[in-house]
Amino acid sequence: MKRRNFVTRTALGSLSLLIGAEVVFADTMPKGYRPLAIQDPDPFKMFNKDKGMEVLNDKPWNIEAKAHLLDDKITPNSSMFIRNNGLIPENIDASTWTLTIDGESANESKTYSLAELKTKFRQYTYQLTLECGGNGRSEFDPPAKGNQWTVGAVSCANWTGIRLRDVLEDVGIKSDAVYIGYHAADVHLSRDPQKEPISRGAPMPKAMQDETLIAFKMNGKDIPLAHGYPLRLVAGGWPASVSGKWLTRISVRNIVHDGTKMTGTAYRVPCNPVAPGEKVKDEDMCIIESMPVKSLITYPKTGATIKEGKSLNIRGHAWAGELEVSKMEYSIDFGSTWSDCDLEQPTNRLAWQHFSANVDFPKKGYYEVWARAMDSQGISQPMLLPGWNPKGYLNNACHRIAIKVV
Ligand SMILES: Nc1nc2c(c(=O)[nH]1)N[C@H]1C(S)=C(S)[C@@H](COP(=O)(O)O)O[C@H]1N2
Ligand SMILES: [Mo]
Repeated sequence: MKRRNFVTRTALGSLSLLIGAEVVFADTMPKGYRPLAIQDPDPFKMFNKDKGMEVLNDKPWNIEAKAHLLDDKITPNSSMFIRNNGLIPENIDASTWTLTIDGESANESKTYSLAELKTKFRQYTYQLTLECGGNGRSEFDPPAKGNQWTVGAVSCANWTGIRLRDVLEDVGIKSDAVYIGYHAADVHLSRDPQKEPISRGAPMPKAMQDETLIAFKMNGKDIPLAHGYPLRLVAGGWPASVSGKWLTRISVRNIVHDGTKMTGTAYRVPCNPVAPGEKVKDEDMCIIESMPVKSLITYPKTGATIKEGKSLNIRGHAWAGELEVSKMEYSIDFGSTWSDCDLEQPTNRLAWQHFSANVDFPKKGYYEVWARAMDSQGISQPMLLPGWNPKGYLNNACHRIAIKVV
């Protein structure tokens, strides 16, 4: 918007300055015309996203899905949420891209080309659930600052790459290693090259898991630019902020990684529950690790209408961080009674699980279908809101859809 006003206030002569080249036929350009080169980009075209996605922010780009757009068992790029903390790197050349492993607890600093990573190490494919720690933030009260995600900041695509563990073992890790921290090629909003938009990581046991990948493919193709082309870390089941996009370096640390958004209150919740709105000291905030149990009804779309006497087939996905989902239920009476859904096994650890159920309604009228998952340790989703926290993380309340029987 700002840009548009700026252009109309700009004399034709300085257009070339904005475009970066002389507008040769500037004098024949229709009055008030906005050259294509400086039109606001269409994010749906630019990122190949479904038009039903919601743009929450354009600087940086943050775009979320709607529940019904996540109906596929394997999330396609077209409905995968985008969460950026900075600016997407420009002019990426995969042929010269490298990954460096370094840090106090690495035996040496070693740099690999992309081609080397692909040929030297065995490749694996896993379907992995990536949910933003702030998914569901919009429901908290008092509200938390940040992108107001509703339910659509979650995905479960197939990722192909090499095991982080294999690369770390190739470099050699000292016995005092406690954490890995990633560094990436995206640009801080200030464009200050000294600042990183985000540099998070994970403790060694998570880094060494079979499913923790340095990935170069998503759903069998090059990773889309917005999702980390040409190389990204993927650590399913943990806040997706651990899965660094546009990966250039991994440091093996002898302390808990202290990069941007690892410290202070970022991606942390109170170690002990607090009252809504309560101030929490930094030292009383704990780093989020495995994500809590959660589920999403992806069919039908909320607001659907069905004919009296017909049963409704609902379906969706459920996930539980490092754990499996052991039980899936639905309710049509605001949580008073619950019935079982059919629940499938995950394709692999850390992939979401599909559920379905045939729902019958007693008579005409307005209903809500609520869905509730339970993890393998017997913990269920809260019906409405879980514990309030200052930054609005980990809202794993039951998903609810409205249904009219006519
Ligand atoms: N380099 C880099 N990696 C990043 C981010 C980022 O801004 N820069 N955002 C993180 C956050 S907070 C999330 S939730 C996920 C989102 O992944 P997606 O955009 O591929 O869905 O990427 C993570 N990895
Ligand atoms: Mo995130």
